Amino acid sequence: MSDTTKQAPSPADVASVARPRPGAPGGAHTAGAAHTGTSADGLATPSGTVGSSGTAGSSGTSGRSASSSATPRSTSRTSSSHSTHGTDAGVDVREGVTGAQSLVLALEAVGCEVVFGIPGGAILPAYDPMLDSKKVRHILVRHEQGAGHAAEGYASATGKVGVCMATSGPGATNLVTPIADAYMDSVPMVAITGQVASGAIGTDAFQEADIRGITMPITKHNYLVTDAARIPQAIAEAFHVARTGRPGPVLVDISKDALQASTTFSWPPVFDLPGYRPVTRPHGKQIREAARLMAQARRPVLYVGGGVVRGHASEALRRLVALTQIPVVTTLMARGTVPDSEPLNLGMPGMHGTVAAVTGLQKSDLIIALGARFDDRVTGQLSSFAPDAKVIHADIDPAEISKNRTADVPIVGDVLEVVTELTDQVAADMKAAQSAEPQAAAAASAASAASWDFAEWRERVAGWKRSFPLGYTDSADGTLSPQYVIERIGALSGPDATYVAGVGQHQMWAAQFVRYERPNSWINSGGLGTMGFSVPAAMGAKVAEPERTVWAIDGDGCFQMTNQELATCVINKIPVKVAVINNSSLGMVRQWQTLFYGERYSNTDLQPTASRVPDFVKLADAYGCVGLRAETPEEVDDVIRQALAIDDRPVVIDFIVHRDAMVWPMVPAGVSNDMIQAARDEAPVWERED
Ligand SMILES: Cc1ncc(C[n+]2csc(CCOP(=O)(O)OP(=O)(O)O)c2C)c(N)n1
Repeated sequence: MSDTTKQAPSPADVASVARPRPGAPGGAHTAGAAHTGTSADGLATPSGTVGSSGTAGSSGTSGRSASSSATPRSTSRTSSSHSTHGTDAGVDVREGVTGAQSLVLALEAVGCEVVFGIPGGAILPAYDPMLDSKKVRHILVRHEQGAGHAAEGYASATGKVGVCMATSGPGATNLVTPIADAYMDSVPMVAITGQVASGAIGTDAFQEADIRGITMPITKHNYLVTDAARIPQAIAEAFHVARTGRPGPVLVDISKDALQASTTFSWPPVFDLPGYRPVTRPHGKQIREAARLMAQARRPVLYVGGGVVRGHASEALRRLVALTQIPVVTTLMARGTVPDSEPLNLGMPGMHGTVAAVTGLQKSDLIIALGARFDDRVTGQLSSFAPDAKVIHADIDPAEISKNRTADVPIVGDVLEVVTELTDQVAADMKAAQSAEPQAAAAASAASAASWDFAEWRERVAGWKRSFPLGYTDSADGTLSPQYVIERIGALSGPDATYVAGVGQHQMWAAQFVRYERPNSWINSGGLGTMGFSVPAAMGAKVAEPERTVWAIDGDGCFQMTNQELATCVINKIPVKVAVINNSSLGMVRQWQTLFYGERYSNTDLQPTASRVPDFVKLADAYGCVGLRAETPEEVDDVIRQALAIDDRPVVIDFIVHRDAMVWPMVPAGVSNDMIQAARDEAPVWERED
């Protein structure tokens, strides 16, 4: 390949913008908080640092040159080489460090506690100083995909930024799947990759891959750093961007020569994110309009998505539900944000949602969408989705609003602020309606048709909940039902545990049959649907919250994609519990073959039922885990209890379940949600309820 087909980036290319999500650096913004003073990250933002260092103006384009932006304070803090200066102003300057040392210092400074990764040639310089860090723990995984999912699990359990690290070329490309996964599910993550030396970029050098180019469509923002002096800034910005606005993955690719070069570490660095101002404050007029529509509605439904979990708005949402008494559905990503014990919770909408949730949305006259994106798995055929409903749509990402379904009241803002302000507004409106003179109230009420009385609608929805509860039939031959296994895991482990699923039938049953009572207790790959997610993500969740019981509920297909991370768990004393729902097949695909391909099972049998290749109990044993097996309903509680009692190493339970169980209810892909089937050949008879 000729040199002309690939361009080596100039130093000025450093820190430039990839394909930002609206709301991300360089994206379109209409309003929002400017970076002033110290941000919630504890990082000084441009106006703060520029002002204090007296280098005003260096945060703009001139900040792209190393001399002006990366060492803004070194002149006034210069001392002997290799020296450290902690100052009363909180400025930390260290001279004579390598770029790699600067990277580790920056990770420490942003509060990074753990990095999941694997070394290799290009990133090797960074691994040396990592050895000496007292603050950053590195966990050596077995596959970079595991590092990425572990970072996601860590982030999803806590809301903190998860960090993964890999070398150039194949190390970096192995991170592509978790980066895409984090992008789809808005997981705050920073991926750090080594790159070949800057002079070799574009020459097809050994282990060269343009990871920045590859990940452009699947990162919120990304960097190629070829100048050691820019490393702290790139790390600080990456963490800030990953966790603010709509969270997401940020890639920092650092060339080997930048890691090896001598530089000055200076903290806090100057930010250079001129276009990045996520709108967090919702517009008061829109909030008032939303409250007005809610008051006038007769059949409203709160449609709650993963944004509410990521936005730490669960508590606030519970107050809104309590005040308005509006029925609520929580998407796959939002399970737990409203407790399952809440009578108004109708469960999950969508392809495998509950009849009450799917029908509640379908028959509603007002949908209040909070941090949800009208995903095709929720809407089914979009043109026939909730035909009578007006829509209030609140999201931090303006690009989501009216993307799939037109919003009557669009609200851009941080979901916590939106929900809090909406609750206040509704409370004020209710109070005003109550305290008004009876005559005036009657007139006002007649004029606006406001009532806040949804009792009739609640009764109707409750009827669907009663008539079509989630359920399953036991297998005719007495073999184990997967739903029963999952139900028992949830019942015996309780709501304090964290449940992490793979992708497939077991994922849907885990969403349906575990009772979730708290946000972040349910972690899964919703948007991308990534097989192999659960074991490494559970590992990350357990590292984040070592005191919690963490279950990976996995399929036998998914488990075989990433179970090598059990070695990581054993060696690093991360005692996760793995329930393999072993139906000896790629169950979800098989279900579609049963329903839509005339029971022709092309390439979905992972093994003949009795063959046990591999034997998961022996595999667990080989990794140093405890391996258990259950094949009958009578054995289930016993193995779960044994697993719960073991806390010094991972446990793997091989649950041999029957392979013909199917996930119900189901709305077949691409059809109206009116076509929901509660079970095979069993569609609800709507006329009766209507
Ligand atoms: C990486 C990846 N490859 C393929 C798929 C397509 N797919 C979705 S579910 C599924 C079967 C999963 O089988 P298993 O893990 O055994 O779970 P089960 O459905 O049997 O519970 C497949 C192949 C996917 N989602 N991800």
